[in-house]
Amino acid sequence: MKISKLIGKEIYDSRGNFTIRVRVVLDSGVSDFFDVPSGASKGSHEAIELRNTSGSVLPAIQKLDVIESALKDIDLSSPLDLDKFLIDMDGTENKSNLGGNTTLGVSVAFLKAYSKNIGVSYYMTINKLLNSLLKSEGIVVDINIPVPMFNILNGGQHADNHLLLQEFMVIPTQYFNNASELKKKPVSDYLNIGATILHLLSKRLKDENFFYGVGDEGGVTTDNISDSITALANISDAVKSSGYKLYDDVCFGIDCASNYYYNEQTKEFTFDNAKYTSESLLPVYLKLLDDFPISYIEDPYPEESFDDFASLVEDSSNSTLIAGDDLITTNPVRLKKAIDNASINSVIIKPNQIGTVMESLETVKLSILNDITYIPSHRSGETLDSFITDFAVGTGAKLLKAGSMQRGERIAKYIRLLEIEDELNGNK
Ligand code: 2PG
Ligand code: MG
Repeated sequence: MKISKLIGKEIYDSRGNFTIRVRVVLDSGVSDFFDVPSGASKGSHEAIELRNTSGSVLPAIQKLDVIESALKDIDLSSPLDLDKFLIDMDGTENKSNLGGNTTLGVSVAFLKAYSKNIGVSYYMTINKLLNSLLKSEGIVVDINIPVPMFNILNGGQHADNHLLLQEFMVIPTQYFNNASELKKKPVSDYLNIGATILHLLSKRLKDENFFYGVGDEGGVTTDNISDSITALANISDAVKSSGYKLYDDVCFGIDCASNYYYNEQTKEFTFDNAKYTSESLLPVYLKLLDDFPISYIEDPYPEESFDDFASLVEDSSNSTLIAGDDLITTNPVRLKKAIDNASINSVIIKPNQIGTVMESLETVKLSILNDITYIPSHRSGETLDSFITDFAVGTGAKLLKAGSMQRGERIAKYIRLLEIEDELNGNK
């Protein structure tokens, strides 16, 4: 299979910022495209996005011509061949030459066109590629419908309010109750949990006459809540009024994105309106985990704090997922370091942090080999593209982080989950 054309287009993401759409045209005439997402709370080890000073992605679009000529006449038997080519051609550790937005656009668009050309769903191609990487280990991963983690209240970089903690999530407890024997539910049951609790929380805030708005990932944002305990208490009340049971049906997740409440100079954290060192913050987190049904905590410490993460893993219950996002940036080298330090038991997978599908799959592979729960994730600046859902299903992920049950670019990911479920059940 050969690529005959790469076409770039500057489009907008869900925040109204520029992003790139890459279309790949194959020599068979089949084509497909990918709209690249973009983060706000980024780790400094993420792949570099090519943009000019006014945010335009024209520099990334220009690189497509260079890649297209370099690829001329090269026969690609698998999407992995293309990704190896892109990695070599870029030649840097952070894709600063070609741009991570450029390489991911080409990588995913080709995987989609390749799948279309041979008549299989995107998630099936992902599954096949992952299993080819795992073959030497004698491991086969099955496709799986993941449990969604619904963002419900936004703070930090995703909302213009005084809540420094970035994300509060509600998660159907299927995964956490019994990880080895998943009690599956139809996707519509999961979505109903997310939508019902979101609506009840919104109503609660409106009834209290709180300022109310919608954050970047579709969660509620309010200026009247500035600490995590009040936030979690309000979410608990919304759950109680829903008829779903805390712990039994629903648990919580938080993404601290603590890079943004840590001061590198003073080495202090400003958390819930008080100042802490990394040592004094640990019991505060442990109490929060004890007082509320929190099963998941992401980036509780900044991106270089491998040892502080390890202390939290050590002191918290085994069933709590301690996840690295900015800490790992979907990079297998950083994941290896975290595994060696016992820093995490869960990792966020964002393909645009590393710049190709193949490297994202390498990080998934390393997670599987070390019993780390991997969670494919959207970005706060999203598009209507739902490839991340196919990626999650194809990698057999147990959880998927794709935002709230409002805002079209978030809902697109969940609708794709319904479509895949139908396809797997043999329904049209
Ligand atoms: C995160 C993400 C997605 P962003 O921190 O996990 O929720 O946000 O895309 O801004 O990095
Ligand atoms: Mg995060």
